Amino acid sequence: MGVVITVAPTGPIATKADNEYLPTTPEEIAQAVYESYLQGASVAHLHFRDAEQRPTADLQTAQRTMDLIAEKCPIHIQLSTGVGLSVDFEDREKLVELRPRMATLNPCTMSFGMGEFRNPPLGVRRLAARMRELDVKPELEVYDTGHLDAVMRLYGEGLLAEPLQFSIVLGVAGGAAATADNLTTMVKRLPDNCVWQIIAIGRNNLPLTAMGLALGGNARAGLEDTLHLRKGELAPGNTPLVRRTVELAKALDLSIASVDETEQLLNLPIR
Ligand code: KMH
Ligand code: ZN
Repeated sequence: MGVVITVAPTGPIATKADNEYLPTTPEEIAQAVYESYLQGASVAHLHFRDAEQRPTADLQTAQRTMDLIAEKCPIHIQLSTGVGLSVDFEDREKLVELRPRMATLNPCTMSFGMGEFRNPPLGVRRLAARMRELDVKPELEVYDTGHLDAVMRLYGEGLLAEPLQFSIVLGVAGGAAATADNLTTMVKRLPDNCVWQIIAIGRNNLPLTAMGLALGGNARAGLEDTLHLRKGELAPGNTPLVRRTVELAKALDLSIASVDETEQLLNLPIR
């Protein structure tokens, strides 16, 4: 069985002023996802932007982007319910009504740079329950060890089905730093039989992605997590970042999971 490669083409924060290749319109996002699929990505993690490039949970924008992607390729869609710091939790949670294969579930409120990422306990439980009802698989985003404990509480309350699927997010100012030590600590604390990947934000993206692969995790690539291909060199789009991650996995003698294999590996709901 291969490694699942996820592309995260846009994210909630950067704009075209930071990297001119950042896809922000439905058409640009769909094209970036398609090119990443051709490189080997089997999951697309999506954020959306309005006409001013601000993060949005607008359902029409989301549906249009999903439709454009589906016209081009069979990649699995994972909607971000994180959306962006400026969008209310109550609007963010509505995205799961579109019934994507997967959506993120952020278990805790936290500082996020100089902003605040609001994920209130009752809202998180309501969203987790709704995802179970709609058969939308949660990608559990944990930014620190306490978030792992919070997820296991949700699991204990019957709100999550196995296999649990984690993203270990390191490098957000407000969560654990992107260090090798923090990654191994988090990996050791994961429950048995789970699926996981590292999301390393910023300049340690490459070494920690390599470590994650070497430790048996899946991998994510794209401009959401780093705008640079290497120090001082902006990535000219998502494709080079995805291609490099695929090459990294292959260099470690790992095969790349196809869309069908990914469906099995992640135990994705039937659509
Ligand atoms: N960019 C991540 C660090 C989500 O997609 O659910 C935070 C995030 C969460 O965007
Ligand atoms: Zn995201």
